[in-house]
Amino acid sequence: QWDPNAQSGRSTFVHLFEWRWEDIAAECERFLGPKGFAGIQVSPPGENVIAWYDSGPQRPWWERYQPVSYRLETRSGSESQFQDMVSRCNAAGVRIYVDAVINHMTGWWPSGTPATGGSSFDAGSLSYPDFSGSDFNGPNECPSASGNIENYQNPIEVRNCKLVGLNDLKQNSDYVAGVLAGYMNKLIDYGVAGFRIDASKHMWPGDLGSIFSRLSNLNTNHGFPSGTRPFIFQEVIDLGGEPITGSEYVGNGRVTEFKYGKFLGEIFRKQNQLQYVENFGEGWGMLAGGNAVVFTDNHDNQRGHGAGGDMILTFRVPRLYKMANAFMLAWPYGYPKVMSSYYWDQNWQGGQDQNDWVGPPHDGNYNTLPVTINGDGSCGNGWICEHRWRQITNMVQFRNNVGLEPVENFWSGTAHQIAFSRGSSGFIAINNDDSASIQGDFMTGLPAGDYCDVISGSLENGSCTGKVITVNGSGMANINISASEEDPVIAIHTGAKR
Ligand code: ARE
Ligand code: CA
Repeated sequence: QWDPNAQSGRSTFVHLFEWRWEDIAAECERFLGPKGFAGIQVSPPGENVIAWYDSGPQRPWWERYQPVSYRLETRSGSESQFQDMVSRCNAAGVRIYVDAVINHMTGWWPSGTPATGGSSFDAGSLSYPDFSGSDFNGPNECPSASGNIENYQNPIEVRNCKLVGLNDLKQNSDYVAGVLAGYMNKLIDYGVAGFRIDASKHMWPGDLGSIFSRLSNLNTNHGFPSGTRPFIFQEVIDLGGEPITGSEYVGNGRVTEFKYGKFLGEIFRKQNQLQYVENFGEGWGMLAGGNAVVFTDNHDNQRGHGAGGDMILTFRVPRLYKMANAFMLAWPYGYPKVMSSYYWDQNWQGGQDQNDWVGPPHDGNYNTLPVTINGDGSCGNGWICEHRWRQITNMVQFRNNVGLEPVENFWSGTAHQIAFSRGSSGFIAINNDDSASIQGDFMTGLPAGDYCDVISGSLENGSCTGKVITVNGSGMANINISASEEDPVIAIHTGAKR
């Protein structure tokens, strides 16, 4: 289904990429709950191959996309730690969405290759704890010569052949569908509120629909109303140019709208113009907002996997990144996801980062390091924690506060300057011009008063730590943003009034 099952008044989720369950539980209680986040996409919790090449990737992040079984044992933690996390996050008002890898099992590995939960498997003979030979697509189903997906223009190949060599499950088998739904139902029983369906393009929409119809309602012991269906968002990369489209999947639930982050990258990198966003959304050829999950970047395209290319904005270009996230969170389209990353050193050769595989921060035994919190609220141990950047956290609260109020008073100055209000609850101005200031009196739509700009600071104990914007009795305010500001954005809302 399309409803994120968020607690009322919460409207944004965060991807805590490769975080440990213990750290996520703590983050729900100390930060995400109190700050108003709606939910979390967690890394795949099921047992995966331990990927290791003596001279090549060692424990890469992508090993978690090669399932061996559905035992809940990974480097993020154990089954009991997973359960504890879900309970504590639900109690803090924050939902858990599981990244469900159900298109495939592992790629080829020599028999005897270990897995994170201690299970044995033999990829070459299609032998896994839950599946064997005929549970997988083979030459009868897959038309390509190699057995791999070679041609994205052929939907049968895309659905029935191996994605980058990964053993491809037969979702139209009653047995396979039963095992997959069983895994998801166990997670629902533990209090999970929804799923990201990995590699959905590589499964038939009808097969997915019948798996989803086998899912239980959410667990009422975790505070969900009876009869609540799990939230579904399907990973389909559709930038146009292929026969398979995102729209084929909207009947099952939401779909990842990859055009969104690519467009934002182009806009803020000035390959397009900010002034044109007045109809950003369906008007730009994207899915209906109610069917879309949107993000500036994800764990793939922030490192050159997946789609979007070099236009994608990430934490490495923080000024543009904060602007793009501010726009995303102020703009009423889709269910937004904030990316939360870890740092790795890039090694560019021939236009490709040779370190695009590097896994999360770890100790000498490849145990993932805990997320530590510094005195200023930022994270240590190599965790970037974009969701804790003041400009981003405060815009999550802006979005919660403005709710469904419409865009009004849309204004554009030069090609790269805009301002708009959200009904009578919020107002934002963004100046991405190289030299021109934004300067003048603007209709904010807000009631008279002094407001804290939530980009340069916050409302704390009744005063503003950053700029103060005064709105007069007719809703006008003087707005001043020079092109050289550290963050050339001003955002005010009725939830942060002095
Ligand atoms: C790894 C190695 C491979 C090796 C394989 C098997 O990198 O060299 O052959 O293992 O041993 C992730 C990584 C992959 C990794 C895989 C398994 O990105 O590199 O392979 O895990 O460990 C397509 C799919 C889309 C997919 C992207 C990455 O359509 O679904 O590729 N995204 C999801 C996840 C990924 C994950 C997987 C799926 C697999 O988000 O993190 O892969 O579970 C065009 C097309 C897109 C296509 C894109 C890239 O844009 O339109 O459909 O995306 O090109 O090919
Ligand atoms: Ca498939």
